[in-house]
Amino acid sequence: MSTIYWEEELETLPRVGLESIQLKRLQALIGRVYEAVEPYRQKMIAAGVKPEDIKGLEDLKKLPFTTKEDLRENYPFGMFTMELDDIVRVHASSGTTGKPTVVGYTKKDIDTWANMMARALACAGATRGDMVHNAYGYGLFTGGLGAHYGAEKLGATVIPVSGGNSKRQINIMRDFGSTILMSTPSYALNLADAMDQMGIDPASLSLRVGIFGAEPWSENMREEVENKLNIKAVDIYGLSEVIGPGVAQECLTSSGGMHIFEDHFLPEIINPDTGEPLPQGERGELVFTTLTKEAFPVIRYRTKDITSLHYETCNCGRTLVRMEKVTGRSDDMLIIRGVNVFPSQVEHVLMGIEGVEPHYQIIVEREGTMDSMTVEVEVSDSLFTDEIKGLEQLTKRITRDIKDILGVSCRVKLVNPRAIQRSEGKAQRVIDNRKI
Ligand code: DLL
Repeated sequence: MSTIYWEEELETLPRVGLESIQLKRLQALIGRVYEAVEPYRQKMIAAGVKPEDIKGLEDLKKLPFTTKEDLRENYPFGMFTMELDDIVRVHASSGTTGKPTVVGYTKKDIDTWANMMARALACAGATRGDMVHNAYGYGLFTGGLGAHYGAEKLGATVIPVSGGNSKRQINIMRDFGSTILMSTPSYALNLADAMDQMGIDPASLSLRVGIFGAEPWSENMREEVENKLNIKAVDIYGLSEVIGPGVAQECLTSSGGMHIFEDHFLPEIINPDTGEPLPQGERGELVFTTLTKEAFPVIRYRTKDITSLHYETCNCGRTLVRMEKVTGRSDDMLIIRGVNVFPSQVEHVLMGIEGVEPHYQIIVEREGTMDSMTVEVEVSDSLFTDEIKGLEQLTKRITRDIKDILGVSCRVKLVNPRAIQRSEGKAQRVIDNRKI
C-alpha cells in the first residue's frame, strides 16, 4: 500500500534539513516571546539566558521550563503573545485546581492546527473521499473542533456528531456510511457494545479506521476495539497547551509509535525528577516547544506524559520522530471518560463544603467499557449523628459541585469519621482499578 501524505516534502525531510528549519523557527520564537511575554522574559532573565544565546538546537536546554502552574498564575490570558483583537478562538482544559488552563489561537494558528490535523488524518490513511464520524466532544475541549477543521481541510466529509447518544451515532454511521471514527478509545468500545445491543454487525458498516486518543490505551485495548468494530485502530496524541489533537499521529505501518510533527512541535525527553535531558530512546517526561504558534506559543512545556522517542525512519517513509504510546504520567492526573481530573481539584471542592473532613479517597473503576469514579469522604462526628436527610443533601451537594466544577459525574459515598485509612507517608488518594 502506498503511503498517503498531506505534506510529503516536510514529512520526509532528511534530519539536517528538518533541524535547520527547527533552529530558524526556534530562534525567531525566543526573540519574539522575550519581547512580548513578561512571564517568559522574567524566567529567562532569572535563568541568565538571552535570545542570542540560542545558537544551536542543543542550546534549548538552557531555557527554563514552562509548567501548568505558570499558566495558572497568569490565568486567563497572561501568557498570550498577542492582543485579544488578534485572537479568534480560545479553548480550555482542566488545571490542577479549580482554574482551567486557557489557550488562544490567531487565524493563522487555526490554520496551522487544521493543517496538522489534516496531516494526522492522512497519516491514518484518510483521503477526501472519507466520511469522518467525529465523536470527540465539541466545546472548550480541543478534540471536537480540532478534528473537525482538520477533516474539512483534508477535504473529507465531516459528521460533527460530538459525544453521547450512542444509538443515534450508530444509526448515523450506518445511514451516512461513516468510514473513519474519531473518538476516545473508551467511547469506541462503548459504541461497539451499543452496536451489539442493537443487533448491528460492524462488518455490515463502512467503518475502516478508528483514530483514537485523548486518554491512555493499551495494546490489549487496541486488539479489543479492532476486533469488536472490525477496523484498524490508530493512536493520536495532543494536548491543549501545545495546540490540541494533531501533535503526533500513528501511521498504518506496524513500526510502532506516533509521528511527532516536529517541524512545528519540538520534542525533548527529560528525567522528571532532575529536569535533565535523557539520551535518545530512554523513557522519561515529554517536553514540547511550539515552533510556529502565534498567539500562545509554549517554551519547554512539561507535559507530564511519560514516553520515549525513536528516530529511525519508519516503514511508511516518514522521517519524523516517533513517540511510543504514552505509558503513564509523572503527576497524578486521571482521565475519566476523556475528562482530565486532578485529585487536587476534588479536594478543592470538598474543602469548600462544611461538615466534610479532609480525608477522602477517589476510586476509579471500569464498568463495562466506561470509567466510573467514586469519591469516598469522611464527614464530621456531629454530622454523622445527624438525620439521614442531612446526609442525603450533603451527598447531592458534593456530587453536583464536582460535576459543575470538574465536568465529570461521580458517585459520592459518605463514610464514618476515621473510616479512611490514615497513611504514615503520602496519603493514597487514588485507587485506580482500571485495567486498560
Ligand atoms: O486530550 C487533545 C486530544 C484530543 C488528543 C483528541 C487526542 C485526541 P487535553 O484535554 O489538554 O487535550 O489533554 C491532554 O491527554 O497530556 C495526555 O495525558 C492525554 N492524552 C492525549 N492523547 C493521548 C494519547 C487532548 N493518545 C492530555 N494517549 C495529555 C495517552 C493521551 N494519553
